[in-house]
This record gives sequence, structure tokens and C-alpha cells, in this order.
Amino acid sequence: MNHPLKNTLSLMLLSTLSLGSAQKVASPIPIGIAVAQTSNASLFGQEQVIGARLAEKFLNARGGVGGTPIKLVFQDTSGDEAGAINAFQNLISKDNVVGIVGPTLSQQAFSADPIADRAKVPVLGPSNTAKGIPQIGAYISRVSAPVTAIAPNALKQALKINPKIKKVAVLYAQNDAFSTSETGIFQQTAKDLDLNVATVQKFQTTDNDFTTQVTAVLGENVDLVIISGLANDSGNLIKQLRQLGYKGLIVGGNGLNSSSMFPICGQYCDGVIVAQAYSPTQSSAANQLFAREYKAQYKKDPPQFAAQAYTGVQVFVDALKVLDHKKKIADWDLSDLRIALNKQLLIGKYKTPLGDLSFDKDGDIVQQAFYVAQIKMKDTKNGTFVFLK
Ligand code: 1QQ
Repeated sequence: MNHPLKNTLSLMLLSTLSLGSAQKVASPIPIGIAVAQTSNASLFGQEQVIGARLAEKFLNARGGVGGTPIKLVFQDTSGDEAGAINAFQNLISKDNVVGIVGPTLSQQAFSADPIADRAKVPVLGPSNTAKGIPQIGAYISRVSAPVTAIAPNALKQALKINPKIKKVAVLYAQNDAFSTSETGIFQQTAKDLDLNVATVQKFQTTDNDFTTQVTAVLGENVDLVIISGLANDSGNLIKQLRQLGYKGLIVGGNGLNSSSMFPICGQYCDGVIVAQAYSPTQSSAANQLFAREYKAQYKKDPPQFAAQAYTGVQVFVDALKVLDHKKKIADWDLSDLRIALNKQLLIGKYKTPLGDLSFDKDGDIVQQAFYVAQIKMKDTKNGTFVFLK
């Protein structure tokens, strides 16, 4: 059992593993996708999977990285922190990916991103919009514009539709990092616009019954309700607000930015105003190609979360192409490549479905245009986001 040679052998094995000295980059080039394929967060994650897959197909058809294809490696994060940490660990140590697009929620990013940062593996957040995400570490960037850039646009649009709005109610999911960050911006913007925030109501993303909150809102006789939550909770909250008699405008945050929510609130989703970081009508050549490809396959306009996931994969591929010119990717040591890839992606400029983009020194996205849409329901399950001027 305790043969000295065996100890020596296992020591040797251990040091090879931990040094990772001989680890080359696999071909096809593995890029990790850590998004929610199960749980309520999969209402967003499903759109991200579609966007990432489209990018893989589209970019590989155009030669991948200097003739070498990429291969997306999917690890389901589910909807919580533990799921995201597990997915990140598998992608980093088992699947040997060059970088990670993920996770779905900011709440997950604050737990999982530090693991990638310590391992010096670049992360591109495809939908992490809370304040502070790129500041997690040098290896953490995002292609999802923050709540600070997005949320105020929805409120300004609501005032354009109804300039008489004076009194507002604010509701948010207090157990979710994105929702608490976004409501801070909504509340600040409301004050800046001289609105009276009559009540602030809290809920949990796991709640189904919002009677208490809705009763408090109805008691204030407000002209506008502003909601920061995720899809399932926000969908049910909107439904109950309408069923109990609220008639005014509703502004929803990024958690209402998916048509997966439509079957939850049904016809009651109609009229909800949601700011967007993406528009299918964005005029860039990159977006025209993406939108056409998406529409051909899914018979509808591409949603924001698909466009952002596509963009995350594209940014990695564009940056890899630059490095491949210096030295073929297959000849790089994996840990060296991860470090170089992070540096390269931060200095690059990209022509994407989101328009021309680059990154600031923290790794936050620098994006040119934002949009606001209003939900229009066709029946109890199907609807569209109608973009407003
Ligand atoms: C975040 C978000 C969510 C709504 C993404 C799905 O913006 O968690 O940051």
C-alpha cells in the first residue's frame, strides 16, 4: 500500500496536473457556455443557448479561427449560485475552455466569477447587468449593458406616453442582486424626474402570491408601477396587479425582457414598458446577418438575450483570430492563451448584432445605442416587443 515508488508516482502525477505545463489548447477550440438550461432562470437561458449556438454555426461556417473551428461546451448553471460555481469549475478544470460566456444571473456571477478570475480564465457576462460585475476582477467583462445605462430609458419613455405621471410605486425582488441594483437606479431616476415614490414594496423571486404588495400599491393610487424582478415572479406580480384592478402604466426591468414571460402573465403583459440593449432593427451589417439567420430558423425577431449571447461568442472568436495571427491557437499553452485572450478582448473593437462595441478599462461594455419596447399581446400566450420611438 505504502510503497515509496507509488508515492513518488502520485506526486509526479499531481505536479503535472497542478502545473498544467503541457496543457495545449484543444482543437476544435473549446469555449464554455455556462447558462441556465434548467430552473426558472432558463426562461432567459433558453434564449442564450439559441444565440450562442447560432454564433457557433455562423462563425464556423466562416472559417472559425484561422481555419480551426470553435466548439461550444455547455454546462447548465441552473438558477442558483451553487449551480453556477459547479458549471464554472467543470468548464475551467475538466473541459479546458479558453474562456466562458456566462452565467445568466448577476446573483450567480457574484459567486462564480471570482473562481474564473482566480484561475485567470476570461469571462464575458451575457446578461449580468447589476452594478459592480466587471469590477469583480481583471478577467471579468460583460457584453450586457448595465442597469445604469438601461433602466432610466424606460422611465423616460413612460413619461413620454403619459406626461401626467406624478405618483409611482416601486417593487423589487430583494433576494436577487440584479433586482436590488436595478431598483436603486429606478428609484434614483424617479427622484431625478421629480416623481413621488409613494411606496416601495419587496418580494422574493420564489414568491407566487403578491396580494400584500398589490394591496399596498392599490392603496396609494399611483400612475405608474415599476418592477424589478425575474421572469416568473414579475409575470405573476403583473397578472395579480391587473386582476386586482390596477389600470395605470407598468415599467418592467431587464427581468421582463423575454417572451418566455408571456404565458405567465398572459394578456395582462399587454402594455408593459421594457428598456432594451438590443433591437432587431439595429442597422449594422452584423445585425442584419444575425437577425436574418435567427428569423429564418425561429420565424420571429431575435430577442435581446439571444443577441447578447451571440455577441459574447463572437467577441471571443474575434479576439482569438488576432492571437492566431501571432501564433496558431493549437500551439499555445492553455493558461498563456487564457491570459492573452483576456488582454486582447479588452483592447479590441467589435462589429456585432448589438452594434459597434468595445470595453472600458474595467471590462464594461461600451455600446452606442439603447432602445425601449412595449409588450403587445396577441392572445394569452403570444406577443411581441414593439419598439417605441
Ligand atoms: C441580471 C439580469 C437578469 C434579468 C438576466 C436574465 O439582468 O441578473 O443581471
